[in-house]
Amino acid sequence: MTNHPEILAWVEEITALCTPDAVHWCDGSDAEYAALTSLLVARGTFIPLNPEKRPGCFLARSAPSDVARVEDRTFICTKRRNEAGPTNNWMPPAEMKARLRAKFAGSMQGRTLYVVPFCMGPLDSPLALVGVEITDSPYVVVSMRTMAHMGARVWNKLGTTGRWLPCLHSVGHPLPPGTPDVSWPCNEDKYIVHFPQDPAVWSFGSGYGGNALLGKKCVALRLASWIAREEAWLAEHMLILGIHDPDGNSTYVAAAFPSACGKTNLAMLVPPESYRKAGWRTTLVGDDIAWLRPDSEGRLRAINPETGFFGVAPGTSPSSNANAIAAIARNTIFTNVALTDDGDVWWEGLTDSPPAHLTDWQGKDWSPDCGRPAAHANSRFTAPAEQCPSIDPAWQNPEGVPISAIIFGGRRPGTMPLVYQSFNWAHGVYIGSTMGSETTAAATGAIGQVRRDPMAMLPFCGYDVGEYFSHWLEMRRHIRHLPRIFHVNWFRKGPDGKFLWPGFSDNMRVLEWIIRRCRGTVAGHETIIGWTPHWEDFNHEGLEGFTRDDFNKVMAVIPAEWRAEVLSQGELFLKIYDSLPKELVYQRELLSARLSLD
Ligand code: OXD
Ligand code: MN
Repeated sequence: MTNHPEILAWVEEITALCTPDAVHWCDGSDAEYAALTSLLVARGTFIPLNPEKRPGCFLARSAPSDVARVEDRTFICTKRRNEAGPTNNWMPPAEMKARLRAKFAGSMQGRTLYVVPFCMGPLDSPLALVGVEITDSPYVVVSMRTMAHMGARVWNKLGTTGRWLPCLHSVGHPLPPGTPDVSWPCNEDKYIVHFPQDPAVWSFGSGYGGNALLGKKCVALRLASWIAREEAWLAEHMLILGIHDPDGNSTYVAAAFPSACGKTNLAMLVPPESYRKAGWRTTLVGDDIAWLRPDSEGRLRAINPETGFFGVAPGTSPSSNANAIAAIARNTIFTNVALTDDGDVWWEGLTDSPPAHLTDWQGKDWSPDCGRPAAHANSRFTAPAEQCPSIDPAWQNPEGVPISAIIFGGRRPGTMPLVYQSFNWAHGVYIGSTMGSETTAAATGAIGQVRRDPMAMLPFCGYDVGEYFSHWLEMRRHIRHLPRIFHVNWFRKGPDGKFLWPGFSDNMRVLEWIIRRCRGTVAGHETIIGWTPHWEDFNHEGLEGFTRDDFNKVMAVIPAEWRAEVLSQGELFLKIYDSLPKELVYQRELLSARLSLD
């Protein structure tokens, strides 16, 4: 419990509004976790998994209508519409609060209100931010304990005057007397609302992931990006990876990718055998979010504000991500995956061939020929980061780790070479601002359409995206040792539709070139789009059958493709024109000029 007067007053106010049956102040203890998981089992929300196969693990099945983040129900409520910008949903704060107060009124009837103190970032870090989440979902409480520092230690850190962010959450499913509960309560009407000028989060109607675990996307990205602009740092949708060479040099990189581009796999990369034999290692600091701040010497340092993974299960396997498989062996909450007959979990891609019988994510009988996926495509594991075998010993360092390179990437079947380096910081910001992933014919019916996702922050930027680009450009003045900026693309395809690059472990080869560029130990080849590697400098030892010709194909810069690329970027720039920094317009002009001379 706390003596912080503002928090006591807020909990009293919300209790009066939401009318729960009881209030529970969370202490984050093992006993509390055990009691809440037992309660979730008793209610049918959790199925305990076989303790011999998955000790300390549970399976939850959500309502079919509550399976993912709801971007169309996510709002940034600033005083003026232009502060939220053209890429965010907006409503005036007073109007939204009035609407939500009516929703929250009585919403916790028949339930317990949990007060969850959490700290994003190491408890003793100057970069850490404290929040207090009020929720009526015990599933959220136990998940928050994995995803953030949670409990009594956070009250101690706050004292009676510390800064904190109020985060209000209800599944929006009150239980009038005599009403039976359901195993996954939620409400059809969902609101994920941010008031960055308070700052506060109000989330109603969903119990799933980023909608409900408010420390993650809501605080650590949307509110934090607003705070970061005011305080001259960056809150980014980036993994943080350490690369350690055989000579004992350690280099850290931060990398932003839109969803479904293998971010968790890269964060947990296992180097190819030839590298491991030579003494190379990689370590993980974070798999989803990075807070980057210049230190007193002007070096950019990064912390991972989270303490757990909320990773997508399908596609995760011993060959695609052995470290993730080890991390989820115990103490993990699985949501919407399939259940095996012997009490273990399964999802598409976990094994080469599926088991003969499963219970699918909705609790129905499943067999390989039934025509339905067994696990939901967005099914997840929630696991403690410290269980990952490649966790970096410095991952909880309060000062963070020094960042030498920033990497942007997307899923681009064409145009984008395997890797290129920007000419300078402003050019790198332009590359990040225009990044995107190409849609597939299956999803949209249109091949080759690029969905722009600037810095992978489109759904997560808590203010006007043009102002966000200006902030990135201005950060150059605060950083003396500027990280080098790169763009990578693991997904380029040849005319036969086959990938030109093997990806996964072999991405280490690209990372080696990147860190050697940062150290100034390798030359680059100047092209119209930036610096690219020479074949002679690209480590292809042990990469059977990958020839110089293959390298040229995956690295090719094809002017006709780039002309189409520059034209297609115009659509994004037009949409955000009002606040688009002129430097980015000029960068696009410069690229056009280089293209016309080619
Ligand atoms: C995401 C996630 O949606 O990390 O980006 O869950
Ligand atoms: Mn993410």
